[in-house]
Amino acid sequence: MKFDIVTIFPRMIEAALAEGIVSRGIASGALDVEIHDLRDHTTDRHRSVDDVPYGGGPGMVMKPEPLVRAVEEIRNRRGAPDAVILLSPQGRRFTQAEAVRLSGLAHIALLCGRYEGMDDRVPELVGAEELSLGDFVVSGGELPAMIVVDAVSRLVPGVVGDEQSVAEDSFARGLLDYPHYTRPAEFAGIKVPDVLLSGHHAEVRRWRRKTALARTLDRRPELLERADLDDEDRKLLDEIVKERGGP
Ligand code: 9WO
Repeated sequence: MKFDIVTIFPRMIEAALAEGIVSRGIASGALDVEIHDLRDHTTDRHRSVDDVPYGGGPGMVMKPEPLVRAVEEIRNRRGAPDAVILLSPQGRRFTQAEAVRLSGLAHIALLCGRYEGMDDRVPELVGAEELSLGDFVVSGGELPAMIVVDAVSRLVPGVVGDEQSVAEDSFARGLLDYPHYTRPAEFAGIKVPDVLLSGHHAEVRRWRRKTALARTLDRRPELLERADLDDEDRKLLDEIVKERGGP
């Protein structure tokens, strides 16, 4: 998987890529990530990437020319990306299903906005799709871009050592995760659930599946409508409801 990331803060992205699974994916060759400093695509002496907004108002707007030139250079030198993604609060919501879709592509370019945003002609000119990580506004698109890179990279074969754990990841099935514990077996008067110490692997699997369903029911019930539940899941959900005195 090839990523190209366009930003005015390349060192911020470098730092985020220097640790963790993405850096290991780069080292193993499973990932090929190139960071592009937007200022390298300017033509004026001051390497300007922003300008005052037409119509007045606060702040500055990112100029269209450097962004369009940056994507053109990526196309010419690294090939046409399968997706050009602009991170913004007005984009389509980024979900695990989106991460799965993107992980099936070979080449993704991400454009990180700053200031008040980009000139509105850019998304159309570069064929960008807009992705949002949530209904909030941060100071730039870099951190959202790194979340997308991490979530997608985890799904690329060869990046995460234990591919099974990724596939079994509760969220991969549309559910919240089950509780995790490690030593000591009792801490601050709180004991680890006995089933996890029992050595009965089938019982442990069942307990994890049931607690993931119970947590999802309690905290994000709307996820249950979209989750790919099987008969075992439905049986466990019935059990949970009955145990709670439901119908
Ligand atoms: C901000 C914005 C707010 C309301 C409607 C549209 C918007 N677009 C942008 C935008 O692109 N902002 C740029 C990137 C510049 C300012 C900081 N940026 C940003 C991206 N803040 N928050 C995000 C973001 C990206 C993805 N998911 C959530 C927030």
